[in-house]
Amino acid sequence: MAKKMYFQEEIETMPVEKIKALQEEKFLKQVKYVYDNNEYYRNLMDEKGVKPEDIKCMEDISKLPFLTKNDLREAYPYGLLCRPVKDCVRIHSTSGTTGRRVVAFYTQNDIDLWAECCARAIVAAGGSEKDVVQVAYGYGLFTGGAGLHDGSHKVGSLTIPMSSGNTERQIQFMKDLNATILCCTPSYAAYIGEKLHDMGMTADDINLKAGIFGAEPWTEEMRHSIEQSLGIKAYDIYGLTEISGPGVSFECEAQSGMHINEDHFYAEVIDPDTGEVLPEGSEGELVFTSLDKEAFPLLRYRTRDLVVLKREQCSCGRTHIKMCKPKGRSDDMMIIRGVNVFPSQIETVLLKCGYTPNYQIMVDRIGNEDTFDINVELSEEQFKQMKEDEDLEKARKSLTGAMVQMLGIRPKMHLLPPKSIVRSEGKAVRVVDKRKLHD
Ligand code: DLL
Repeated sequence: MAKKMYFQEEIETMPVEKIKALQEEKFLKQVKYVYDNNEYYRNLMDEKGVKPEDIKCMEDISKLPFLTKNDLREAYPYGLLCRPVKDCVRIHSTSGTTGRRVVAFYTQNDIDLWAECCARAIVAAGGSEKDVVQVAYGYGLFTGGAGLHDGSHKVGSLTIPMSSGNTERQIQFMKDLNATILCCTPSYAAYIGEKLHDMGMTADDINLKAGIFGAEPWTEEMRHSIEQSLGIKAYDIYGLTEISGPGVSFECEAQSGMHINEDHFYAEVIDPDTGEVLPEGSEGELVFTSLDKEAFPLLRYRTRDLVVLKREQCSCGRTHIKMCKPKGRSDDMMIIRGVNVFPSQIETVLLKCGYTPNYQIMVDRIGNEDTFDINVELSEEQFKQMKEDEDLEKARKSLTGAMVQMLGIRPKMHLLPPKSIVRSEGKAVRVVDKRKLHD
């Protein structure tokens, strides 16, 4: 059997008891550090009547208040900073479509640890200094580009800092420079695969072996579709700006959940309605506590991502706990005609039924009733095959039936000609919920 590869073997394969002890030691220090260095936290903890001295072990974490995105917005821009600005070397920011942006600050040490997390992900996807890593996540305020870029440097791979967009040039570089690992959002990877075929090439014309895809929810069906079109193994990577960026957790060869970098982040799953901590194996909202951040440490930050945590012996030899693919944010969940609907359920049905991953969900309210429409693009072949109106109608009916089975409610399906839905170069916009505009 080939030797297993890790970026930091000792940490990544550390016995669980040792990881837990390490987490506890760092946690106690981090609590005292934020209390001593940040007024906003001090007030929050004082309001709850907890002092750092009350926190004596990891279990005492339940005494601490939760932190939400609202706290981050309220404290914008410097309110949660635990170091003077002069000690910080960079910021990143969330896209902030609603309300104020969230700005996260980093010291050089924070950047180094974050880069190590991304390096672990690249090595877990089979990367080494012999690889050529094409980073097609956006560069700039978004953490995707910078995170994987720094991680690739740490590994010593040749890094192509493409950023997102200009897809033909993307493919040209990939081919000419023999890129072996592609990093971008899964929706952009799907588009690159489509464009490759449009340019008259197949996976055999490029040298990619792996992809590291994240920043948005994607289904197993989407994974298979990308793996086929690009001829690669596709690995998931998760993270969020508030906690650092990509690399909070990452997938290994087992491709069955993402190992959380437990030496830096402590994960809990809570009931999103009551805040009660749930036992391992239950689905709930993921909550993170950073264990060794300097500039922008967060204690018990509610991510709004719905996941299940499981600690199991993994074939890769890593011991860190795994999280399943997030089902989506709790606020991505739509309630349509009283039924909970996740975009990922719709994606699963579409790909299972042989449709493209190019779709858009539109919800509106007319009078008191929710309207629910799904636009799906046909592939060139499907479009050619379904020339007759009758064929189209038959396909539409059968797809509607499959949706009803999955969702429990009936959407109005629209099958559109190829290339009629705008492609995404970053995070795909899958849902247009006009009800929010009327509220
Ligand atoms: O998306 C960081 C990132 C960049 C992760 C590149 C992976 C790769 P934000 O823009 O702050 O940061 O968005 C964070 O995106 O709370 C999840 O809801 C979602 N998300 C991130 N990764 C995944 C994933 C980056 N692998 C928010 N699967 C998170 C599902 C994901 N959702």
